[in-house]
Amino acid sequence: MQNDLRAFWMPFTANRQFKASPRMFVAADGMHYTTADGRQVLDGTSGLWCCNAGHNQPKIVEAIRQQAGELDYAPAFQIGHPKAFQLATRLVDMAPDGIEHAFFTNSGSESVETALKIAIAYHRARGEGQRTRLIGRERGYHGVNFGGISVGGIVSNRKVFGSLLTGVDHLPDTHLPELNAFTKGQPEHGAERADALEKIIALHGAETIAAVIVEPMAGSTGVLLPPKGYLQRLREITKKHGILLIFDEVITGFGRLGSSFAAEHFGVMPDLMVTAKGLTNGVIPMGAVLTTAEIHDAFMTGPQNLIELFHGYTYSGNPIASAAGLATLEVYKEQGLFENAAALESYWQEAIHALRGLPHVVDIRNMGLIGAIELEPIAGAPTKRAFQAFLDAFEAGLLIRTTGDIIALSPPLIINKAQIDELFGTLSQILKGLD
Ligand code: PXG
Ligand code: PLP
Repeated sequence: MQNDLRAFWMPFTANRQFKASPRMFVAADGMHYTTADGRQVLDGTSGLWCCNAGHNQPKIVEAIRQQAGELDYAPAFQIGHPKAFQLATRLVDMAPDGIEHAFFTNSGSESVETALKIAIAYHRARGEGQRTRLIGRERGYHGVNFGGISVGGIVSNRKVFGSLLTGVDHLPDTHLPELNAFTKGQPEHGAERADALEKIIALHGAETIAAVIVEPMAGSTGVLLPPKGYLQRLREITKKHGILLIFDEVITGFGRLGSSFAAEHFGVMPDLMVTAKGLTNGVIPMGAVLTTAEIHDAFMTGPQNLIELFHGYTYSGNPIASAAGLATLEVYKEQGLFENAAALESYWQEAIHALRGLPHVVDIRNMGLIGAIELEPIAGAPTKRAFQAFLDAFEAGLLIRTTGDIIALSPPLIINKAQIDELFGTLSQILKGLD
């Protein structure tokens, strides 16, 4: 039967271009996808930054199979099942000291909404109900729901969607290519960009601000690394003014930087952490918001029979997602995948920076097993050059991701040196052939 492509309105996709020349995956295993025409494609992006343990991981597949046959679904409100509790405990154990509770969601976007709501409600529970403002950052990505796009700073994700949340302000981004281009690892310049927070606080009054939300490393807008000292400064300023600090670790969590979480990697402890993606290896939708005891306990007052937080999803802590999450965390540990990412960091770094000097390359950035190659846009046709690189790579058997004119790379943490060589070998051929 001819596959009819009309009905499916695809997310974040050039629908007409796609449907004129579709790209379909029909299978996956380990580091590779298989296309509908039978070609192998090396996964340079862990799907969408989520399949950190590689594809069709046998232990995860088996855990899902078993759980589906044992307990398919249990009501999420006022009823429990053991695996959600086990997973919450495992998450809290692997998170930095001080994180003691997990609230389950089904995506990064839902985790963001949950964290923002908890932040506002927390202040109210403590008698500071006037703290409702939220501060995000330019070029930040916090998913696509209304709270997330309000604090987010990607113009095209915001501008056609009306007035958004009120009471939101934005820090400047930390991308300073004129000072930091081609830096290996964390850039030297830009920590002072955190001082803009003091100005925002002076403008609105600290007593009106609930939380600051940032990605410790901004992934979606093209791998923007935090300058040395920047996150520390944000932490000092927020603490001084009684403002919560939320790290959106949807991409940086679960090994991407060679450690469990960016909070641990950078030695900066937020009040809330937003996670998703790698939590279940991307196999079953799931997210989690991780919090301190101080935040959780502020809600645990009043009569015992009353609901403390009026928030949650039909699928919060879904049994099959919980089973997938437990198996995923076991695989990360058994296979030492975070350690593998850390061990490969310098090899990865040298391999990506070897592309310096190729046509149109204006910056290269890296950390852990993540990297970006920024291209000079074609005059009058921004994004066209990078999108062409994406199409050429797909044809050449390599999956990359592009945002604007930036190529972003984030392979599964099971990658080896030969596959890193293959990835950058293919990519350098493609860059040489671009208009
Ligand atoms: N926060 C951050 C930091 C993210 O990176 C989300 C929230 C939203 O998660 P969900 O699960 O609702 O998509 C994300 C997601 C890309 C790309 O290639 C990035 C994301 C999703 C899809 C594509 O830039 N990040
Ligand atoms: N819309 C309607 C009509 C519902 O009944 C529900 C949940 O019961 C929702 C939306 C929310 O769905 P979810 O809990 O999956 O986010």
